[in-house]
Amino acid sequence: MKHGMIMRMSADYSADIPELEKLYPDHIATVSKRHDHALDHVGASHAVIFSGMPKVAFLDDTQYPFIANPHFLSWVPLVAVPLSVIVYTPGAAPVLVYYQPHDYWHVVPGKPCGYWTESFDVRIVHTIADIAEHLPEEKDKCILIGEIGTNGPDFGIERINPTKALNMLHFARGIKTGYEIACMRLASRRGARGHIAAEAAFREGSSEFDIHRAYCGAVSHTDNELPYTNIIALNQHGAVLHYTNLDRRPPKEIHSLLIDAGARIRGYASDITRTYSFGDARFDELIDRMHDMQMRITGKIRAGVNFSELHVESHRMLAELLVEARLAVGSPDALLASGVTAAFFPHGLGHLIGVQVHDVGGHMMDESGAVLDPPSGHPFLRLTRTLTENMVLTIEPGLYAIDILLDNLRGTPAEHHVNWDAVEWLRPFGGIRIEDDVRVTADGCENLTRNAFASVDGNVST
Ligand SMILES: [Mn+2]
Repeated sequence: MKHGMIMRMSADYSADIPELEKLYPDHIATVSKRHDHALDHVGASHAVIFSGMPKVAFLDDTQYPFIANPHFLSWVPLVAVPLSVIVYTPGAAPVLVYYQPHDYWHVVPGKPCGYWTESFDVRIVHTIADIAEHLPEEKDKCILIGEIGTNGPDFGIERINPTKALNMLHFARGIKTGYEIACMRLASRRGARGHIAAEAAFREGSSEFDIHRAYCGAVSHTDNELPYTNIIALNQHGAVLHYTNLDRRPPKEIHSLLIDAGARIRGYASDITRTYSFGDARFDELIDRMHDMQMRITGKIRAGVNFSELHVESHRMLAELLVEARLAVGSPDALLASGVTAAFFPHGLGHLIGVQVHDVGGHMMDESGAVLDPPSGHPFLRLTRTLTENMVLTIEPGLYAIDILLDNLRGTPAEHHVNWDAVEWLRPFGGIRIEDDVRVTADGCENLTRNAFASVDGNVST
C-alpha cells in the first residue's frame, strides 16, 4: 500500500488524555452554571437532555449515521450513544441515564469509563421503559432539550426545547471552556496529520478517492466519524465550494488540490482547508499571497473586534490581492461596490466551531435571541458577533474561478474590472481556500491550526 507508512504511524486517539481529565471538572461546573441560569430564567427546576434516536431510512431497515444532540455532547463526550439522557438539577451532581440495550445484533455501547464518569451519577438502563424511573417526578418543572420525533420515548415532559432557554445556552456556547479548547487543540493536531498525509498522496499523483483514504487513515476516522464530509477537490473541482464527489481516477493532468477536512476529539471538531499547486509556479505564488492575506486577517483577531466589519475588510484586502495578481483592475472600493470581490469570494470569512463544525449562535446579539444580520451583500456570513475571549472560530478567505458568478458580471460595470485572460488561466486550478481555527484572546489569538501543523511537522508518531 502506497501510504502505509503514514497510516501505520497514526496515533491512538481513544486513550484517556491526562490534561483533559484535569480540565473536565471545571468544564462541568461552567456547563452547570449555564443551565442554572437558563432554568432560572424559564422557571424550571430540571433539564432533561436527550442524546437522540437513530433514524431509519424510508421503507428500509437501514439507519442513517447517528448524530448526537449537541447539547448532550457539551456535557459528555459520548458521540455514539443514542437513547441516553442527562438529568440536571441545580445543586446536585448531573445524572447520566446510559442506555445499554441487551442486543445481540449490534455492538452495544460499552460500560461507561474514563475521566468524565466521575462527574456524573451514572445509571445504566437496559430498556427504554427503564429510563422513566430516573426522571424527576415533577414533570411540570422539567424542560426537555433534544429531538424526540414521532416514535421517540414519551418522557411526559411538555416543555420541549423552550426557545428562551436554548437561546441562553447557544449564546453561552460561543465561549469555550479550558477543556473544550484543549479538545480542539488536539482535534487540530489530528486534522493536521491527515492534511500532511493527504498532501503526500496528492504529490504522488493519487485520485481524490485515494487522497481521501490517506486522510482517513492518518486521522483514524471512518467517514461517519469525520466532523463533516471531506472536500477533496483536484483541479477545477476546487471551484465547487462544497465538492464532495470522490473521483476514483486521477485526472490526466494534475494542477491543484483544495482539501477541506477536519477531525474530532471527544466530539470537538477542527475544520482545516489547504490548497496546493502541482508544480505550477504562478499558482504557487497565488497560494502564497492567499496565505499571506489569511495571516494578516488572523493578525487582526482580538477580543472586541466586530466580525462583520472584519469580513468586509477582508474583501478590501482581497481586492488589493486581485490587482497585485493581475486578476482585476480598479480601486478596492470599485471592486467591492461592483461585486467583483463577491464573485471571487462568495462565502463568509468564518464561523464559530465546537461540538458542531458550524457552531450555533453566530448571529446572536445577546442571550435574548436578538439577531445580528450579516452586512448587506454578504448573506452567507455565519458569524456577526463581536469577538470575545475564548471564542473559537475559523478564518477562511477564498478565491475561486466560479463560472456562474463571474459570468454574472458580464454586461455590468464590473466586467471592465476583471482581467478575463487571467480568469481563463485560473480556471483549471479551481480556486484557493486557506482555513485555520483560532481562539480569541484579549490582545490577539491562538492559531490552533498553524500550531498543530508546526508541532506535527511530518512526524506523526505522537
Ligand atoms: Mn469552515
